[in-house]
Amino acid sequence: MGKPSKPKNPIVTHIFTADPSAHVFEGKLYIYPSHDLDHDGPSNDNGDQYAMEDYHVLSMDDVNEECVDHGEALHLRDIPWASKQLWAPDAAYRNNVYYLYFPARDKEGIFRIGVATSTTPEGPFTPEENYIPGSFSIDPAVFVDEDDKAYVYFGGLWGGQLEKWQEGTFNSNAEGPKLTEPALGPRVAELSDDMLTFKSEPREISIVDESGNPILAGDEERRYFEGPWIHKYNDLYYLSYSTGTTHKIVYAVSKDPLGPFEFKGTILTPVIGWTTHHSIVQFKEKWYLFYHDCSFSDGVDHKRSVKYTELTYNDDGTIVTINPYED
Ligand code: FUB
Repeated sequence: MGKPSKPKNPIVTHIFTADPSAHVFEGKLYIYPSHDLDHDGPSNDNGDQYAMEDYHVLSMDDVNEECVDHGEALHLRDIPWASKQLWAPDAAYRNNVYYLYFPARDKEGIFRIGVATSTTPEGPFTPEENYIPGSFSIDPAVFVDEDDKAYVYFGGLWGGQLEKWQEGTFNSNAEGPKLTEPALGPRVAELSDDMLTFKSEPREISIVDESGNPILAGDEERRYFEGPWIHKYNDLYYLSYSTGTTHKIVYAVSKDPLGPFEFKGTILTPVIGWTTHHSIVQFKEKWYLFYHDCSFSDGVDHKRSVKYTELTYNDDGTIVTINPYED
């Protein structure tokens, strides 16, 4: 297998975009990113600097073609339950409806996951009155399997509040596990047929090493931090995610969408900026990695830009590691 092709420049430069979820709808590439804004307040581990207020949907007829901004698809002011911080979204298509899933803080400052619907992939999207009952934390990623079952994966540490939900209810004082204990995993829930609620309580995904032992909380090169994504390749489920403090996109593989997932390696080495967030999509026989970095804002962490590059597999199904700044 050859090396992946060179990374592209930001797909748009008239706005800052981050957290891209890419999908093929109606034969085109649609990208559902966060819309990064200027921010005067503090930057901290709580993520207060990520104070996004709306979503724009982007599309490309083909790779290397112009990226179209379809304008505002959903605004904070129109979401009855949300108070601030529209973070990383995802989209899905089922029942002839397009669904936009998004995290935001509710009126009590607790991150929840909402859903909005549209008849077209570019929106505008109409939000449900309330967040998805039983939802919490951030970074929803929706996967519709070949048997038509739909799952939402989600969760993020620190500002994403996943540590606060270890007992099943929100505990503002809760901290993460000890470094020698199993790391927290992302959560997964099957979605109801109308895609608007969870069919069952979210469960934790286990990520293990090659011997079947859980990845530990102190193993920051491999442990789950935020930004889950699921794709299927050769009948295996690939769970990829950000390691947060070590700034990598890594992946683990399973025969079952509910896991356990066995850790495999690194997809993307650290980008310019603290956060790293991605999606993986197949388009016209090739696979692509969509991601963001802060090169266009000269390293301002909360002003990110979406890019993409080709992603390739080795014959054994492992993914060729991408260094986005190497030819
Ligand atoms: O964009 C805000 C947050 O930063 C996302 O939800 C995380 O995945 C990280 O990219």
